[in-house]
Amino acid sequence: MKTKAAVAWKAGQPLTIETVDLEGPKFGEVLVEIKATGICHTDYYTLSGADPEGLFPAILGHEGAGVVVDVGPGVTGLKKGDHVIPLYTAECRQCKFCLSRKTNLCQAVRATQGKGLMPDSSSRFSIDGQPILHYMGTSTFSNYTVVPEIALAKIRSDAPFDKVCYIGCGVTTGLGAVLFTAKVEAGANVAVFGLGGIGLNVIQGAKMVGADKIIGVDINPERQEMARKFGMTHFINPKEVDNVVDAIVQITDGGADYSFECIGNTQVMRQALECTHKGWGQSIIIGVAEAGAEISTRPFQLVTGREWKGSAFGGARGRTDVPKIVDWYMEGKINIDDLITHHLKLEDINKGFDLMKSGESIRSVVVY
Ligand code: NAD
Ligand code: DAO
Ligand code: ZN
Repeated sequence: MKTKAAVAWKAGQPLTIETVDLEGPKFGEVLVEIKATGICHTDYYTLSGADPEGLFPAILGHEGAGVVVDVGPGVTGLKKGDHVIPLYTAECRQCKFCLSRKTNLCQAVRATQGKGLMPDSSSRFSIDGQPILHYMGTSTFSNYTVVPEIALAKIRSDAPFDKVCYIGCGVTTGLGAVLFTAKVEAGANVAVFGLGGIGLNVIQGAKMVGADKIIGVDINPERQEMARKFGMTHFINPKEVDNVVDAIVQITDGGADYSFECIGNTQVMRQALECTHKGWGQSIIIGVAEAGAEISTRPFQLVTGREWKGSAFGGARGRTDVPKIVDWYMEGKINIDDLITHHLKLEDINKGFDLMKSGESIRSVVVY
């Protein structure tokens, strides 16, 4: 079949809208009509050329929601008409990683996904016979895409696509880092560095579990109003204080119980660790730093009880946890609507990257 898609031909170049050939689903795969997709910082990171694993030409996009149109042989858990969210972190429930119960980093399709291919090592997308690569196993910047069954969360059919697509990355990454990775408890003091599409969801998660002080740190003062709406109790603009770490230690009487780095800046990662409480502070790295970057601190920070952790997709097991998060949204337990600041047509997708870079948008969503 043919599908309309935004194609990334080369790093650093705008996406172009193309009519792409799409092969039907093979064994264990599902054809999905994408109804809406968010534009995440990570799509920009890959498009910019900063991602060493970025491959071209490719169809980017990993924050979508849509409807099953067809299933390949061997698919047993999904059928035509089911509503789904594609998962860049699959959940096979059979690999060593899934069975460990210690991580959400399922490895079942990791090797081929990292090469921009489906599990049989080929691409379903092409233009005039030239293969176009998949991206993160999802390629939601295409109106139709093929995804392995184990990388699709089945969701309720009354959830609006243009809102719940954000659960495919940003919402789950932020909420999950609080709930699944850090397991923040009621009454804890939390510091959140970076109040963008991820950090605001960390704030919403911290409020949800009953955190006491929720301190937001951002160089963009315009993020303050939205962050307060989501539960932030204190705001620090690093440009307005002598020392961010000292400021947080003062507000929290010794340091935050948990901190979250939601920027991808290694200097800030150090601050995020060092502002946590001696003896038990945990700092969770969510931001993706530039290729080759390294983090550092004095080892005594760890000797004296602070812990550094990372979180991918919020530690969520996609097929299990994503449908629950959709329910939370539908039950009014979490706010997604206010974070979606712009709706765009696929033809205007490059504007979504501009809005992100200028700091004007929290999330732009493309509606097909
Ligand atoms: P964003 O651009 O929407 O937000 C980043 C925020 O950080 C902005 O508000 C910006 O003003 C602020 N900021 C920038 N430099 C700062 C500094 N030095 N001090 C304080 N604030 C600063 O980005 P986002 O979509 O929220 O993504 C954040 C990071 O998370 C990115 O690196 C992204 O690639 C990563 N990410 C990680 C995962 C994961 O699973 N670990 C998932 C999605 C995104
Ligand atoms: O299993 O080796 C692996 C990698 C899994 C991918 C996790 C990606 C998390 C961070 C990237 C941001 C995604 C939007
Ligand atoms: Zn697995």
